[in-house]
Amino acid sequence: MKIKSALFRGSAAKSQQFPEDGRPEVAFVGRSNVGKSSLINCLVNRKKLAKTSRTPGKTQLVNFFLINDLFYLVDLPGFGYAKVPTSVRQGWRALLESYFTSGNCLKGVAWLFDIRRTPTELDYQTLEWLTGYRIPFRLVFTKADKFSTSKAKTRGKKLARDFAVSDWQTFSIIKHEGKADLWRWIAEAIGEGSKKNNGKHG
Ligand SMILES: Nc1nc2c(ncn2[C@@H]2O[C@H](COP(=O)(O)OP(=O)(O)OP(=O)(O)O)[C@@H](O)[C@H]2O)c(=O)[nH]1
Ligand SMILES: [Mg+2]
Repeated sequence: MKIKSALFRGSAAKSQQFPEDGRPEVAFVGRSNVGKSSLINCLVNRKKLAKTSRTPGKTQLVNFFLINDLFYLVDLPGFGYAKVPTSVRQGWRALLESYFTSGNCLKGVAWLFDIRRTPTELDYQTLEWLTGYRIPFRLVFTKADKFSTSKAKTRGKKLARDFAVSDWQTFSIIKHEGKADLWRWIAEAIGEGSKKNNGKHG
């Protein structure tokens, strides 16, 4: 996908603040610190469009980025960070749920999972949740650069098998690995997949 423009279009703390212009949306979900904001920046070739941090819990609102005036990439707040107070955690969950049920133009979800981690109960809940909403999703194993390319593929394959998910890929913001693949999937999800792609990827 050739990026002509990538604009921050606002943060939402409640469903009334979600965009209502009918443009398709692709959202990024996953645990805190998994690399959602970094991945969005990598996809659009911008270092600081989405705010990133070494400290989990950086993204606490639903952030909308308008790409090519055509569709939104949506940075969702991370979950599963033990150190946040229960009330805040419940607030995040409620916000995520309102996003998934708001009847917006959500066309696909990239579910990010840190390739170094072992799945926990919370991750299986996420899977159930995604399946329950019946939104097309792709499992993306982030931080693939932490392993050799072949080790990352083997780990990805095993984790995908554990989750019983067939649509998956690896990604690394350091190696820019997985970008073309993910863009293809996004283009397909928003209905731009069949158009001729004559721009360079990313
Ligand atoms: N080595 C490596 N580090 C990464 C990669 N992607 C993200 N990181 C690092 O992981 C940390 C967290 O990244 P973020 O993009 O802020 O994570 P997030 O999922 O948006 O986190 P929250 O907003 O807290 O939910 C940062 O220090 C990033 O530099 C990757 O592909 N490889
Ligand atoms: Mg973030």
